[in-house]
Amino acid sequence: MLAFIAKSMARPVRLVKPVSSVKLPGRYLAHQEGLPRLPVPPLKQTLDRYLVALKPLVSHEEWNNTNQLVEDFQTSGVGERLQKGLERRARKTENWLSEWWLQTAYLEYRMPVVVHSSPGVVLPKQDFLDRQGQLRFAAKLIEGVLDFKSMIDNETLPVEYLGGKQLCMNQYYQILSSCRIPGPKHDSVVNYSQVKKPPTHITVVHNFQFFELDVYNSDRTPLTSDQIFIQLEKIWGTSLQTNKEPIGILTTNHRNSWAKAYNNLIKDKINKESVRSIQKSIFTVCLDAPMPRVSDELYRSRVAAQMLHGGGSRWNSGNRWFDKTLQFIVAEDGSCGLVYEHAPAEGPPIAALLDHVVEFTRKPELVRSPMIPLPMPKKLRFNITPEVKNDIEKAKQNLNIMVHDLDVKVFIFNKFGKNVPKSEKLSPDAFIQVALQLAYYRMYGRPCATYESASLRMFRLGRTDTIRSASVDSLKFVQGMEDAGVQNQEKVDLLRRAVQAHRAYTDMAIAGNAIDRHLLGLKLQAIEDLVSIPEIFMDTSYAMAMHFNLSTSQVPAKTDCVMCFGPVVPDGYGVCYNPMDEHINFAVSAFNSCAETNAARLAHYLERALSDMQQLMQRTLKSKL
Ligand code: COA
Ligand code: HC5
Repeated sequence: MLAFIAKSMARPVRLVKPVSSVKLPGRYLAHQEGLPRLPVPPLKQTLDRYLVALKPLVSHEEWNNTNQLVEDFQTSGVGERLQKGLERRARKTENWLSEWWLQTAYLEYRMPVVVHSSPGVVLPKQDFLDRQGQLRFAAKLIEGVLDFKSMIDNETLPVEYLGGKQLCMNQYYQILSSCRIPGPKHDSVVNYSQVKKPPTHITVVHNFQFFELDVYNSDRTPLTSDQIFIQLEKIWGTSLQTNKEPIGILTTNHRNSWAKAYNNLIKDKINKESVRSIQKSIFTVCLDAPMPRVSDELYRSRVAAQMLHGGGSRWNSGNRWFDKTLQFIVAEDGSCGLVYEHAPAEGPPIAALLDHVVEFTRKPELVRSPMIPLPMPKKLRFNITPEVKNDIEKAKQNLNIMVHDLDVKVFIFNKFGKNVPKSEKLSPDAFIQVALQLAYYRMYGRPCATYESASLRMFRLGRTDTIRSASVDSLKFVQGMEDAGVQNQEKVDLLRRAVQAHRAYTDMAIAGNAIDRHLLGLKLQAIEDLVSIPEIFMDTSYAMAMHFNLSTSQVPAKTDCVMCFGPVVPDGYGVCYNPMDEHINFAVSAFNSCAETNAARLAHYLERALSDMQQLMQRTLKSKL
């Protein structure tokens, strides 16, 4: 926690302020202080590994050229100077990377947060079919989130582990009572969870209308789900009109356009107060209209898209405030899930919160609460001037283009889960990543730069680094697999070697020794020192290495849910998976505007690759017996 908690407790904490630590009592502070600091890897190690990582991605000629640039970078002293700058930064800050990462990966990124940055989660479909059921479930879910919040506030959340090491818990303090705010050059994030009088309300949206719902009694106890249900009914009853301006659509726009529209919007005092209420609220609950009916086969993919963007301006996209860190979505037909703004936290803390909430919603109601009359939830009013109306119309148009452009395919791989790779003494995550390499190679006849998120939470304020899944070993395997002249036993050996190489890269990454963030740091150090950008960063090899046609991530959860996000390049795929013991939930995304990509096709190749790899191992085992 704690690094972002400012000394003045009266103001919301802006994440854009330089990271500084303050003295706060509690076991988390002791825990956090016990965590190691993110190291700056040795320069030569990163440069050598960079050259190895380029091998499967660029031609011999390009590689030789880059090799020369890397040598110049080292021998000229430029690299050493930047490295010294990074080491100085590492001594002066709690984490040399986290503030830079927050800025460059999120707050300075100008594309809409919708599809391009905010991930979605689909929860198991609930069995209600009407408004009563919807509101009952939403009330229980809210109670569950408040229960989780009390564990954060009381510091009773169990510390998490990865590879036997304790993890940084800071992100749990960033996900509630926080919100992104658009700015003309870069955005910011405000966090109200540590102010003197933290917020006691949530935001509820229904039919594009926003409400402030107080979820605590005057004695600071949270409302029970019975009480919340009654409040939700009141909200429902006062927002039946469907002809309202979808003000929330503004948050779906390109960040520069949204920043301009935002300044317009908050010129009006009432609008400003309403926006402030949303920003301060603990989280948002979106009571959505039912999803359009589709076949069971299509349903899963449609809901995933719905979680990512809301379905367009005619459906539920106006029923959101996409800058809000956490938005739970409960639709009338039983579809539910969440969308979250990525700047403050990674997926795993969100998954932990969801696991808690889903389990909570399954518990039977034990206590009947006394029905003390509660005040009417406050409707948040907006004055729609012609200028604001114009901004909404423009945002609608852009959003609808984005909605049509997103291609999502969700599939459940049912033949096996983590069990099969484990029984072969292989890392399940590495096995899945190697299967992805095989799928892509079969589709395109070449490998591509592939990103997998690796957690850096073993370090204080750690976020992520990149596992580069396209490796020399993965290429040897996929080429061998496609070569009829290669014997099965040799294919199995190549497969095992590729999986082990991936697991070795993972271990290196989570220990802070991967190359991507270090290279980024060297580049940003050059910018900060006002020296010219070194040639290694202007090189085509670098551009190729950073063009991630496959952007992937594993987010494990106990709940049988599907997680998804958009591609990071126009001709790429986003692949998110949740491996369970006996099956794997996948969501593949792509853009329809790109003729070369197709989410369902990659999904199909991925299913085949996973099955083929299993069969190969089984067959070879049998022939050995
Ligand atoms: N033989 C048998 N079992 C093995 C094995 C082997 N060779 N290698 C691993 N396993 C087991 C593990 O012990 C583990 O067991 P569990 O299910 O009982 O926990 C399980 O297989 C999974 O391990 P593995 O598949 O290797 O992956 P991981 O859990 O170590 O995860 C990463 C790998 C990269 C996903 C993880 O290190 C990470 O960084 N996670 C965070 C990613 C993230 O932040 N994503 C979201 C970004 S917003
Ligand atoms: C609920 C699933 C969230 C997964 C989000 C995720 O993996 O984000 C990655 C974060 C990072 O720093 O690697 C980015 N990515 C979506 C582009 C892979």
